Amino acid sequence: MDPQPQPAGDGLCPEDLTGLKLGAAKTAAAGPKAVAVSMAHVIGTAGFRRGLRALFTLNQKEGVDCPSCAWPDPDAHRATAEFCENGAKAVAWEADARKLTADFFRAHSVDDLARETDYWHGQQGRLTEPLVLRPGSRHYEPIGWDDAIELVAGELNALGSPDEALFYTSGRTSNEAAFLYQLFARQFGTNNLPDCSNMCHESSGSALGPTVGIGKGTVKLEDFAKAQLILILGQNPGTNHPRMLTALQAAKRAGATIVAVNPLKEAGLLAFKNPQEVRGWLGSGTPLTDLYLQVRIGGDQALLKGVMKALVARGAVDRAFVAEKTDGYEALAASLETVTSEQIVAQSGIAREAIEQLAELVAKSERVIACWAMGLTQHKHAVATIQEVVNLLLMRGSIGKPGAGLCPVRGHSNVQGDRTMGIYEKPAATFLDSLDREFGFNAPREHGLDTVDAIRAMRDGRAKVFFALGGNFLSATPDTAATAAALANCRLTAHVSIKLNRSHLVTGHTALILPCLGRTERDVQNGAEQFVTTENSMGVVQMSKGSLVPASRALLSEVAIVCRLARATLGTRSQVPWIDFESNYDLIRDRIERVIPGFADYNARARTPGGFYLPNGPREGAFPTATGKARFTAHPLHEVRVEPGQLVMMTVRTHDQFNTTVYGLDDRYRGIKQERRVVLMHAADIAARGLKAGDVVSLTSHYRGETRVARPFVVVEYDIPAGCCATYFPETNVLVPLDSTADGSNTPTSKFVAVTVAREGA
Ligand SMILES: Nc1nc2c(c(=O)[nH]1)N[C@H]1C(S)=C(S)[C@@H](COP(=O)(O)OP(=O)(O)OC[C@H]3O[C@@H](n4cnc5c(=O)[nH]c(N)nc54)[C@H](O)[C@@H]3O)O[C@H]1N2
Ligand SMILES: Nc1nc2c(c(=O)[nH]1)N[C@H]1C(S)=C(S)[C@@H](COP(=O)(O)OP(=O)(O)OC[C@H]3O[C@@H](n4cnc5c(=O)[nH]c(N)nc54)[C@H](O)[C@@H]3O)O[C@H]1N2
Ligand SMILES: [Mo]
Repeated sequence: MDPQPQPAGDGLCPEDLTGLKLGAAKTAAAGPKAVAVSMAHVIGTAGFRRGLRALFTLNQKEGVDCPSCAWPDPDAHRATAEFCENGAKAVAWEADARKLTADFFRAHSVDDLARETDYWHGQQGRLTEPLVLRPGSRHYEPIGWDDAIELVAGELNALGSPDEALFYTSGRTSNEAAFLYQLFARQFGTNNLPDCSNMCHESSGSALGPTVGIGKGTVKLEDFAKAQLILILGQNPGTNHPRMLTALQAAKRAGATIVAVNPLKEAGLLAFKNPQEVRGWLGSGTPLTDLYLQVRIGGDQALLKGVMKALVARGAVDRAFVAEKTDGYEALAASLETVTSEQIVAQSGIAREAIEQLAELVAKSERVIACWAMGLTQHKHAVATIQEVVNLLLMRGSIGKPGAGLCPVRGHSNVQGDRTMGIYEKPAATFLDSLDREFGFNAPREHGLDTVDAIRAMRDGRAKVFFALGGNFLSATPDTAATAAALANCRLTAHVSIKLNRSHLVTGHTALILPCLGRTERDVQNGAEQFVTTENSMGVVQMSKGSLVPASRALLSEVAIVCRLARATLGTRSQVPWIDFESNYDLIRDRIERVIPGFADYNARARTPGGFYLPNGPREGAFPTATGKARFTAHPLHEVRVEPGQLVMMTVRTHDQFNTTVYGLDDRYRGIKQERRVVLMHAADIAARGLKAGDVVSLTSHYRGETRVARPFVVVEYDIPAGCCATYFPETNVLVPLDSTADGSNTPTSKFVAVTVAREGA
């Protein structure tokens, strides 16, 4: 029987306003308030003992790798409290003492649940047993593990082709689970391994691979204290990587200059009150940024070109480095000549003097670090813009020596490790050859589908089974209505999760929720305690070992779920010892070591406190590109503009969320409380539309003649460049067009959406 499409629109975010309270935007991050908020979350949700136990093993050697962001831990000394406010929220959310039982799902239909907010979903507690939503039913009901696994295996084996299956991964998955998951997908016969990275730092990987030879950053944490200049572009570390502020503080004290490039004056970039220090509890904190450039959204490429032109004009190019280590400089220099300063100022929104000031700082620094995150990656011209960052650093010889280099600041705690393990729809032939040799099969060579293409495939009926190892696909992806319709078109949607989320509520013909252990929980297999490993943003692989009693006896580890699914699906088609892998994770690591370079002596080195660094050529000044040299790239200045009357909208995170997980309704540093449905606008743009702050408006996005509408939103007057506005993710994902993606990486342009704003009812 063919799937009956579910009513798609029903699963979208509720559209109720919750009562905005406005305060002043903060001018410093952390301090005592951050500590108080951490404790309130931990004790309130997880309970006193469970909460504190989880918290104090965070990021300790032999403890739990924090499930929040991918910022690294210090190699040497670690503070007793090596965590931040938002790490504490992540742990409290996971260590939640409340539980979801079969009664809960008997009482609430999926339609009832879809009417609740993401915040409410997260407050209902941990999933405790596998659940199934059978065709025609609107209530999830319990199902045994064996039956659940058989159900997925049966649907997979009934497909006309392995390429009709999609295996999604979110970046919290451990190295061990990720390695087995991609092995399973490839033995099953597909490279359809879309992941959250496709929506995140894909543009960084696409930009760095061809230019420096590795799709990762080139700095270590210790480089921060050695840098003379640190550029932070399109990143809000005070909220999303709070422990980075400690590194910035150390850099500052060692004499570094910090430059922020961001349309918003983010508190965490202005000053830091270190809660680990007595002086952090008093006074106004350590000022961080010396030069703050409030660039227009999408104006970074122009700004970077402006700085490079000024460097050339000053003769500040490191000629010796360029000659010895790079190629392509002449083409870049020629391309810079085609751009005028008028274009640069108009497009970046930054005055000429400020660009000169930045160029002056770059010219006098020999050791420059450039950090960036979603403000650069989620744009149509993201890959080109990131390659301009590479150009700038290469001009100054600032890659491959201490205190200098590229620092794409990764998001999810193991998103980088998952990619290292082979979670990639476009795997390298060398990786597949190695996998084939080790496991005696022929992995498919044809590239698979990334996240955006996976949505298209489900929409068009080319993919029929959607399996997710973590994440919240419906809410995280662009074009929510299109994604909802796509998921509803599937025969089966199955999610390995720890809590209820919206992706469980807009489903295929049949749906499964497979509850797994969280990272903070003890993982015992065959009577022996196991640990997993993760790789942070700077290429350090380390162990993570939970110590809490699991939320339910029925939870399986992600590794166990993958092993059982592989056995049930592949049967005698697979010679892989899945049973052994499930019972002893050391055996998985032995195989990873044989397949992936850099993991020699994996089991021993994973057990050394602090873990080990993966090899990184560019960090040592060796560039493993086609020519063996780092490569300059020459891009035209891409025009970024919208039609008259439209604003450029970026979708950002509040201080109270982890992606689609909403911990609370406040965005404390920006002074916005109790309301997520806001649109931050410049005073002139508010006035030009005959609006005033507090008005309730609808937002319409415009893309190639298509429109998408979201409502209601409250207008907030904010310090943001004219012509730009900001809203929160995921409420406005419904406005991001599926087809609007970055050239070269296919990442949705979540930071560049053309919108019009109109008073509700007008
Ligand atoms: N607490 C917490 N931690 C997290 C996350 C979370 O949601 N909560 N998410 C994790 C994940 S997966 C990721 S990827 C990271 C995300 O970390 P960030 O990238 O810091 O997150 P965003 O909120 O998307 O913020 C992007 C920043 O870019 C700026 N920006 C937007 N457009 C532009 C532009 O065109 N140019 C410039 N120069 N700046 C721009 C915005 O003003 C904002 O300050 O954080 C990770 N850590
Ligand atoms: N408009 C807009 N859209 C965006 C972005 C944006 O800036 N703007 N950012 C994009 C980015 S950078 C990213 S990374 C993606 C994120 O996309 P995803 O990674 O898909 O989304 P998350 O919200 O991080 O996933 C949260 C879910 O993961 C599950 N989970 C938590 N811990 C575990 C665990 O240990 N194991 C398992 N199996 N599940 C667990 C929980 O059930 C939770 O509901 O969103 C992207 N979408
Ligand atoms: Mo991300």
